[in-house]
Amino acid sequence: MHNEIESVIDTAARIVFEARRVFVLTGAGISAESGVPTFRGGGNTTVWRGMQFEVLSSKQMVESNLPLVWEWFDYRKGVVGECRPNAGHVALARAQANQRFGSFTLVTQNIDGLHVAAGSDPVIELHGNIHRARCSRCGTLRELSDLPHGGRPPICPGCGSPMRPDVVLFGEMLPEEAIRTAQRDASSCDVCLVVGTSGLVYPANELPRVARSSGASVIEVNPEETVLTNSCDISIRANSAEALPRILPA
Ligand code: BV8
Repeated sequence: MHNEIESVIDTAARIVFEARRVFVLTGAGISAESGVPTFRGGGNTTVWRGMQFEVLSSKQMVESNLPLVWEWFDYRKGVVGECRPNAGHVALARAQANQRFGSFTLVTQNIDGLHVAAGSDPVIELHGNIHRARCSRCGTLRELSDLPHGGRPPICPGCGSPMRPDVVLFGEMLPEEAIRTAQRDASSCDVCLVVGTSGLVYPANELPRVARSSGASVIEVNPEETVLTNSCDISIRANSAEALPRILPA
């Protein structure tokens, strides 16, 4: 890592070390080094069977073709299934367990479950989780591993209706509790880390702006510039698996 990035990382580490209330927003980029393809950096999940992922992962598609949505998420689960948390996920889990912080809120846009697998607890999953199914009729949630294998769509053990992936699709509202907690903690943090997100998806992309307008220092970790870069106090051009272990106290 060349000198300029080194010194920016050291500055970021000092800001985090002094912070009492830490807020972290992660996106697909934090899982890139685990082998999970990002959405806008190319990769084999941006188009599938000739359809864009925003079309496949949409409210319209789950209403019109639930079997196809299950095929799409089973495919994605196959890609994610072999992936393990990387050093970036682990650094966040360790920092969250560190008693030095008054509060440490981890919010993710990802549905891959890798933050939980790394030991982070709690994790606010704004867009749901690819390993869970939800009943559209009665709201029952179940881990896919607790449902009869292979049945698609899975049948709700509560009311017998077909279940859908427990994932927030484009055009759907985010879980009320999740977004409200995220907005509350973003508005009261001292430092906001924005890791591995292009900042293109609403309303998650509002959270760094909420933090900044509440006086927090906003630190971005991304090998590329994003639409959020100009509103960050520090933007570190680095991969999260390299930078996060240096920025966060073990
Ligand atoms: C809603 C689950 C309200 C599904 C996802 C027009 C303009 C503005 C907004 C809209 C619009 N039209 C519609 C909207 C709203 C829409 C939206 O924002 N669309 C965007 C695309 C324009 N949002 C919604 O629909 C949301 N709901 O608004 O409800 C409402 C109001 C009334 C009535 C009804 C509803 C719901 C959004 C949730 C969608 N679900 N995921 C699935 O996964 O299939 S979002 C999906 O994108 C993923 O969760 C993903 O995480 C997320 C965001 O993408 P990123 O995480 O940022 O990933 P990306 O690939 O873009 O970027 C990766 C970054 O990592 C890059 O910057 C790269 O440089 C960096 N990187 C790469 N390697 C590394 C790295 N960084 C660090 N280290 C590395 N090694």
